[in-house]
Amino acid sequence: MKIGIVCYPTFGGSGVVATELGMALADNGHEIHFITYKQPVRLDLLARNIHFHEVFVEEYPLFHFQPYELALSTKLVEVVSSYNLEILHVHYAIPHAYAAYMAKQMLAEKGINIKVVTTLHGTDITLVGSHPTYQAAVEFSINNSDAVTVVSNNLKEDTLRLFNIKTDIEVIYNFIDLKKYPEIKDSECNRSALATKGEKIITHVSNMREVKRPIDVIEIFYKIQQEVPSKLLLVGEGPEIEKMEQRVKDLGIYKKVIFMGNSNEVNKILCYSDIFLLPSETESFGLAALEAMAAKTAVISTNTGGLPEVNIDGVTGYLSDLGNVDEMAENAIRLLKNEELLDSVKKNALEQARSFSLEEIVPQYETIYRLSK
Ligand code: GMT
Repeated sequence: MKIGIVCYPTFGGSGVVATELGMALADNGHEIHFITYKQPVRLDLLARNIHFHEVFVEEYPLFHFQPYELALSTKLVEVVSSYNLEILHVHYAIPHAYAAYMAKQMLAEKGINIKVVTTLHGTDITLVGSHPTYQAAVEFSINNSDAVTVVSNNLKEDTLRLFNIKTDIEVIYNFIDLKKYPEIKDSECNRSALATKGEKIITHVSNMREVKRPIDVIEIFYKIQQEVPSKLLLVGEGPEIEKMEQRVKDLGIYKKVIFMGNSNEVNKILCYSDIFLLPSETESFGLAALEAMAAKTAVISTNTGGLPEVNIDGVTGYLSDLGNVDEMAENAIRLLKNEELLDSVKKNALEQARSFSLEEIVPQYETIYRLSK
């Protein structure tokens, strides 16, 4: 099939899922066209069947806000008609589903029928999409998609609760390419570059926005390092970074915390890790937790949103109420002090990650495309 994929190209779960999906589909022989304002960070442009079309927004002094969705829908019309695309798969409702709907209407006038598949990722529903500023447009674009998918049962419930939905919604979980997580752990994973032999490594990966509660990460680690010699690896950049640095200084743990910035080699960084912290306020799925589990890492997270569908309490890690940093630290310390328990939880985490493998999940999207044609 010839499929257009629209996503955010930056670091962040929805863009990562869209990019990994596109590459997997290209590998399966589909012709994939990414249409977005910048090359997606994890995209391998040299791979077979992959094309990239950049959306330019013309600047004009009258515009206080640049009309990105107008430029995007125009580009969609151009790419769909030039390359005879059959499906447009848009990730993240705002503004992608709306732009795709407009493109569909414009193409219909030219006698071209394009099917629009919308995947909702979380904050496009929970934090942003349901805000009165956007709600009507988001609801309209969901109801007018040819197929709609969400990344967890919890997100489906949220979508049905927050919007008046008149269409079917299918749950297709986030997935992981386990081939990118070989046994780095035991072979080339050079922990000594980051920590001494006796130190444990705690990791957090996110775009350091408030919703991820990155200050809770620091508070949890502060308690952990009082009991267990350890280092904290922070991967990602975002608006909370300065506050985090300040908190780290205030607590006097600057030497134990490594700010690594953005990385598209998260799989390699995770190989160092014993425990992954994800104390998010909400998380439709928690792709970062799944990536950690694929790297055989125990997960300490909140029990919000779709996280309990991924991280199984007492099996692959532990779940706690939002903001309960004491309990999250206690759970981490218990694990870190008991090698046998830590090892079995890490193994369970990897086992759980296998049920979200690319091979398991990608065919579910292919079925959706076939049914919508
Ligand atoms: O969580 C983020 O900061 C990024 C965000 C996005 O849309 O890029 O991630 C959302 O989509 C991911 C992929 O489907 C999910 O795994 C994340 O849980 C979800 N984030 C939230 O719901 C906060």
